Amino acid sequence: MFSFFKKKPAPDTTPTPPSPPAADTVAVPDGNVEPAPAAEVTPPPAAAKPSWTERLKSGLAKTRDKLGKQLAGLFGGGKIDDDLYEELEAVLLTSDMGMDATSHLLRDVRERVSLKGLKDASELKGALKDALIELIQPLEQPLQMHGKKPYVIMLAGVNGAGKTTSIGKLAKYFQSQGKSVLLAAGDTFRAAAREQLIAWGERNNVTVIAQQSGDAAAVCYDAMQAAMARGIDIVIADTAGRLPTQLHLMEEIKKVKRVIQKAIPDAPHEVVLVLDANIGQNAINQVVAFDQALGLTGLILTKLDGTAKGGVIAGIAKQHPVPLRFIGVGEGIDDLRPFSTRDFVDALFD
Ligand SMILES: Nc1nc2c(ncn2[C@@H]2O[C@H](COP(=O)(O)OP(=O)(O)OP(=O)(O)O)[C@@H](O)[C@H]2O)c(=O)[nH]1
Ligand SMILES: [Mg+2]
Repeated sequence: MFSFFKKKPAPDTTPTPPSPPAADTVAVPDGNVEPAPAAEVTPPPAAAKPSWTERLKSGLAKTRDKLGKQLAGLFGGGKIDDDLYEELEAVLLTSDMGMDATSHLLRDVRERVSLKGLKDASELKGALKDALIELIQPLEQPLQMHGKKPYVIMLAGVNGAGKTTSIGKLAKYFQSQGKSVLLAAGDTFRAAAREQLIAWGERNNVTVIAQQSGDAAAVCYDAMQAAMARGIDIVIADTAGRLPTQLHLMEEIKKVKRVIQKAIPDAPHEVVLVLDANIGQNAINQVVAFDQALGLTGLILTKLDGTAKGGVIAGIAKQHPVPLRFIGVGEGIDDLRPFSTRDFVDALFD
């Protein structure tokens, strides 16, 4: 179900009874008027099998196969010596951790080895696991809404990173926590992008605020107004894909942020960069550039299932840490979850 402000308002067919509207109508800046029944939703049925832990593990299979197999060779036995450290360095570099994180981890592992008086290569696995956990733990900071209503999440990222798909998954995730969700179709560059978000909205029984024409900032402004009128818990704003080098497009997304702020002064509460794990070390450059332009508060790392470059999380933690809110390990609606260091490292090593 969705609404086009430029068209006549769509009837609300949400399955639960509407709560009393905060206002009967919502005036939008261009003079259009949207009736504002509440978009309360029924929580979806319980998550499908297999479990998240199993999906995470199978999603990380490529990274684990590459990293794990090589490490298994190293940890097989024998003495801990300089040759072994050199081999370990090469293995870590091939999993896209990058030079900084690799050097950091090696130093940390050496310290742990000498502190504990470890001698045998088979004991190195535990030391590496502990060092990795300590490095990436600071990225594990689940979203906190702090009672904000609506809590506004704005997504940014390059083309095809997985923004729109992640919004669909997030809508389902938040609904399963009993929250009401509204989506803003802020990718006004492609008609197909709007249709894609509307399809996600229909699948999740969530209202999508869209316009057939108009700019992204106007759509997001409308969405903020609608969310406030309807007493929605969470608004998620989609945006068009862009490269940080496309300066006019970076100006456009800064404007989207400013206009959201105009509607709700402390919003957006969360500015998320969506990253495709396949790009490996390039992810760090994107984090730096988008952070500079927008002031990122969080990251979503998608497509970990399609790549052996999962080590990039260590690179981000070392070079430009921004909280990793969610990771995606597949195209299914349940394939996105909050990032857990322990689960991630366990899935990588075990
Ligand atoms: N395997 C896998 N595919 C994913 C994941 N997340 C997204 N995808 C796929 O990636 C493709 C692009 O996803 P979109 O959500 O359209 O990406 P986007 O960032 O919105 O793209 P633009 O709107 O063009 O900028 C789709 O085919 C998704 O199904 C994931 O975690 N794993
Ligand atoms: Mg998109």
